[in-house]
Amino acid sequence: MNTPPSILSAIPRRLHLQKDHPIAITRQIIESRFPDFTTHNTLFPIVSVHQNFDSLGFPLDHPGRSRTDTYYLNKDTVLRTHTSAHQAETFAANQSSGYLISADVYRRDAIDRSHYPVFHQMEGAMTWDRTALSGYSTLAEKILADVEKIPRHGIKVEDLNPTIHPERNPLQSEFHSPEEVEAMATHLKRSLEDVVVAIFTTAAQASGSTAPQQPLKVRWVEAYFPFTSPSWELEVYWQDTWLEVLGCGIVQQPILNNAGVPHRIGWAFGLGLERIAMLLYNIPDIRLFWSTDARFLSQFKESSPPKQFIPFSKYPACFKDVSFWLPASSHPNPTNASGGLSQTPSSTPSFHENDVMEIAREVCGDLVEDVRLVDEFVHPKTGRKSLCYRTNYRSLERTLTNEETNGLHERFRQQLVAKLKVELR
Ligand code: FA5
Ligand code: MG
Repeated sequence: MNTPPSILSAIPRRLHLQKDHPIAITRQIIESRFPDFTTHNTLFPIVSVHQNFDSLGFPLDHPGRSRTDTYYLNKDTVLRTHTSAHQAETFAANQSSGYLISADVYRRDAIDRSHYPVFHQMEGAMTWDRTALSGYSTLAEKILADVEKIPRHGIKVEDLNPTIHPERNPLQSEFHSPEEVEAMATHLKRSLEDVVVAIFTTAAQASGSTAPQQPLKVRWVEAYFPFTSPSWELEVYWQDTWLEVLGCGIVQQPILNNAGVPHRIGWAFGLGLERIAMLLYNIPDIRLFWSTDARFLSQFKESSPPKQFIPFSKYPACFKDVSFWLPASSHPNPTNASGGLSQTPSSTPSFHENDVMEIAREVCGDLVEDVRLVDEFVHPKTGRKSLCYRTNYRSLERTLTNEETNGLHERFRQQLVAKLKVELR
């Protein structure tokens, strides 16, 4: 068990179901782009290790399984780290050719304005039945006919890599022809581009300005997931950087075979609802979604078209550093391993930055905006390693007093010593 009370207390919140909450409204806008899909929005977040990892073909040494990345309730039970945990059972239920699952997911991860240990994902999948060609001579032809039903958009999308790459993005040649994969990839990409374009069109209307918007920039990049091949991520240019909004790919056929639907082939995606909502409303900090402040919540209404979020005044930042020596025995790996679930396997170090992040969250709750490594140093004689983390204390709702930030920082320092056995400098 490595799940702290603050995380457990988020379970009943279910922001994706809360009326007039921006996460719920974002979900509804995306759902409206997939009118024929079955939706599942109340699946329980406590799942087995089998559901979250084994059923999806995660290797045993995948870093996503480690206690530094995942909240365990006991050795066989976790808080789901992604909505893909429900893929196998949803394919097995075989209710329709397409489904959407929206849910809260939980991860030990970095602290900054676009990462939070509890967030919301939407999973989507679509499959085609090989035994029902409905008049087409091949399945690839039928899929391409379905592509024509997706609304067209005029956005230029960067997509430089070939669909199939022998090492990085292999075809599942035992199960799929290259034509089928090309057709499914086109259908998948066009469907998701349609979502992003719909969100941005709504966002442009929401801003209400007649000045020309910054043109939408979107690109596809190659990715790796144990449960899809080929795989991609979609990135959107936002606030001067590329923001990853979703991962997707062609479903590993053994997942469908094991689910009792070997005659079906298809695609799946998983997107971050907070990331999309931040684009839609121009919300600057992911912590805001958890706010119960009326100045936040009253700005969103299901029944009227979205309006841009108007920040209530920005309260001052307060930066404080903590420097410490790692225990002599530990093998540090201070770089955050959170590449999400697309990581390739590596060994688990005994010191992990996510532990620092979690202590900051436990002590400060949402009063911490950002924690980052600013210095590291190895003592030339003793070989001991020292790290320095800079914490930005800032409330989204009020100005913090000096006593308050000093008190938070002191408790953060003490907990680092108590929990990680580090020596403060
Ligand atoms: C996944 O979770 C895969 N299950 C997605 C997938 C589904 C791939 C089906 C293929 C088929 P990833 O770890 O990259 O992948 O997370 C997906 C999205 O969740 C990211 O693109 C991002 O938008 C969002 N996300 C990830 N971590 C966080 C976080 N800490 N806070 C907020 N959003 C996050
Ligand atoms: Mg990712």
